[in-house]
Amino acid sequence: MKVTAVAPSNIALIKYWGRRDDKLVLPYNGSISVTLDKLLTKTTVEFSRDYKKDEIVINGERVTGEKLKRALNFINFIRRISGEESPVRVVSENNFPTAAGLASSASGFSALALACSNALDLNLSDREVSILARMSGSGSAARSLFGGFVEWHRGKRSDGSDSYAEQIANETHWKDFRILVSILTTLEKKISSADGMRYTVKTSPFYTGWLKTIKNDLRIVKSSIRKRDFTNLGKTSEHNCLKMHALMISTVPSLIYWMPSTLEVMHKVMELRRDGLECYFTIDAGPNVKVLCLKEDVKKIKKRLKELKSIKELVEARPGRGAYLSKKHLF
Ligand code: 2P0
Repeated sequence: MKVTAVAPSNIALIKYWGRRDDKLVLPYNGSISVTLDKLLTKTTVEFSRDYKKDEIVINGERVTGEKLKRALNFINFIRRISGEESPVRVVSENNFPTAAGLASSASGFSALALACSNALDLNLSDREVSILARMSGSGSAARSLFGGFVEWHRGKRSDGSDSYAEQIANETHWKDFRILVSILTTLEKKISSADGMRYTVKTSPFYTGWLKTIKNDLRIVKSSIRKRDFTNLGKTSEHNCLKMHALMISTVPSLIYWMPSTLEVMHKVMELRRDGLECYFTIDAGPNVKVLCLKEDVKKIKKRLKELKSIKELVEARPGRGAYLSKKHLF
C-alpha cells in the first residue's frame, strides 16, 4: 500500500545530548521541544514486489552512501517487526526555504516512521509510533510526531518501552510564541550528532554536571509552557543551550559548532534584551541560531536581526501541528 506522511521539524528548548543505549537510542536525559509550523518533510512510501530493489529519493536525488545506509537500517528494522519482505520505494521532499541547511533528520525520520508503520498496517498508537521514530537513529524524530510543545521522556527501562514523546500543550495553547530561525550557512556539519554525542559522553569532564541540572530545567520549562511564562522559559532554554555547547566545546576532539556569525547573532540577542526587546537564543548541533520571542516584538526584532549581513535568511515560525497522513502522494 502507498502511504504519505507529512512531519514537521522541531527545536529543542531542553536539549538531548548523549545516549545511554546507542542501539535503542535511549537518552541520558529527557528533553523538551517546540514543533515548528514551517520546515516540513513530506514522504511517500510503497512496499511492492513490483520493485526490483529498495530506492530512496530525497528532493529529486537518489540517495546513496551513508544516508542510504542510515535509512535502510531503519526500514529493515521495521521489516523485521512486520514480516514484510518486498522492496520499498521512498520519495521525500522538504519544503524548507531555499537556503535550508537545517537539521532535517527529525522531520525526515518522523515522516518515514509514520508512513512505514501505516503502509505495513502495524496499528501502532501515537506513543508506539514515537518509540519507533526514536529508534530511527534520529532520537529527536520521536518529538516531531506531536504538535505544540513536546516532552521526550528519558524513561528508566532498559528495553526503552518508557522512553517516548508526549505532548505538553498543543499548537493553539500559546498563539503569540514565535521562533525566528536565522540561517547563516547551508553547509552540512562534518561530525554527525550521533558521533558527537558519543565523544561527549566519553570525554567531556562536565557531562555528569550537565545531567545534574536537567531535572530542574525540565521542571521550569514545563511549568513555564503551561503558564505561558516567557521570561522563565527563555532564560532556562538559553542557559540549557549554553550548557550543552559547553559540553560540546569540552569534548575531545572538540565540537565547536559556532561560527563567528553565530556569536554575532548571540550578542545581538543580548543587545536587543538590553534595549527592552525580550528574546532568547537557542542553537543546536550547527551554527544556525533560533531566536525565541513573542508576537508583540517580532517586527522590531526581525528588523534589528536583519541588520546583520551574515543572516542569509530569517524564517518566522510558530508552534505547529504534529505529523499527519496525507492523500497527496509524491508518486
Ligand atoms: C535535540 N539535537 O534535542 C538535540 C540538541 C541537536 C542538539 O537531537 O541531523 O536529530 O544528526 O543532527 O539525530 C540532533 O540529532 O540529527 C539532536 P542530526 P539528530 O534536538
